[in-house]
Amino acid sequence: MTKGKNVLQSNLLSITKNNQIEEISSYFCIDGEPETSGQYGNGNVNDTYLITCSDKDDENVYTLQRINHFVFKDPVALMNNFERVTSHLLSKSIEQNHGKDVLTLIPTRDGKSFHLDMDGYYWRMTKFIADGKSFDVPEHDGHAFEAAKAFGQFQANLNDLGEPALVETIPAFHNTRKRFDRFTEIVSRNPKNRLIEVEDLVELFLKHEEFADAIKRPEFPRRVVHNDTKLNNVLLHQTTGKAICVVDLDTVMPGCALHDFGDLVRTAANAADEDETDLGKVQFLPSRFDAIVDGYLMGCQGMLIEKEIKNLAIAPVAITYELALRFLTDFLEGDVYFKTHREDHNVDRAKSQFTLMKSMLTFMEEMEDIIRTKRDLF
Ligand code: ADP
Ligand code: GN1
Ligand code: MG
Repeated sequence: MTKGKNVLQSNLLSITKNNQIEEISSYFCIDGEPETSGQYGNGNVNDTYLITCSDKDDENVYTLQRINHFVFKDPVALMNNFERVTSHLLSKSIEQNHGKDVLTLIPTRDGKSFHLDMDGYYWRMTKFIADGKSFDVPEHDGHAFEAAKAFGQFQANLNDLGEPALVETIPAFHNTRKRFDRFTEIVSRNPKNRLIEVEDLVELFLKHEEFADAIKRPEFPRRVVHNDTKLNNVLLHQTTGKAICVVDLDTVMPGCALHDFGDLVRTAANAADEDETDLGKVQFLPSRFDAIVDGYLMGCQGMLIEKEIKNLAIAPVAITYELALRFLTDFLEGDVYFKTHREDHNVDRAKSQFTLMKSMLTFMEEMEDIIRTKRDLF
């Protein structure tokens, strides 16, 4: 694992040779000759490739993903979670939607859910959902509504997953207090001597420590939740905009419903991209929030308890603060976790998220009002 860890740090993830990707694809049960045109999607963690296989009659398309084992320390446990979650969702979906709203794993030729290559990398393949599109920012309120309904339904469908509990693929993932403590530790160690570039930002973040304790997971029901509900982790139909399928199941594990709600608001009620550098464009949009509340409450089907509903408005603030801390910590550590595409990318993200959090805070009363109005409608 040590070798893989070094390779995976600092954006050195890409395998550029398409023929290696095609060779790895051939370990999976696919029909025809695999071909790829390179990386796909806007994920910040795994490497995703589109694989097209043509045989004489038709064309089949798949996504091949290399699991980032610097981030996910136990890919085998992760894939066990993945199999359990998808088969549980499928058992529900067959009545409702004939399985079209669930990711379909393609097994390897020896019947496993992943392929382990010679260099210690773990790969998995799913059927590519051709009609689906990932949006980083919604084009209209309808997109926000659809995404929220899909994530709410996702939680409701997994509410009876039962024992044993899913493995925590990243322990303490949404423990904002721990994220804050790690941030202060890295600030004081200053391992890459980058602190000088962001001192003012660090000061601002430290002043808002109160949000590190805004959502304390043990005080809320422990549910099976997605934990990474940013808008581009749900595929919407490219023309109708209707939700098709929730993707990125790597962090589905025991957690708190509020983090899912909050992270969707963070990404779908923002007028700008997560890494927008023109901070004037970064704004919380109450009409998107309204649509998310509608969709989420509808999808959850009455599952939430009073305490969860009461904290829906603060959840986006807490998670946006958490992300700002994570991005700045990663910058100070030398950009080892999130993929970065330019110099200071993590600083741009941190500034943008902090701006969004401040914008959200100016709408707290409006958010509370929306929740009060909507809570009994569903
Ligand atoms: P990451 O962990 O890197 O974010 P994801 O699992 O979210 O990886 O995949 C990256 C992107 O690839 C998604 O945002 C989505 O756009 C696309 N994607 C993933 N799986 C599929 C699929 N089965 N069909 C269509 N698109 C997919
Ligand atoms: C990562 O993998 P992706 O891009 O869907 C991250 C999320 C962050 C997000 C920020 C496992 O999500 O927690 O919110 O980047 N996933 C992991 O863009 O850390
Ligand atoms: Mg993703």
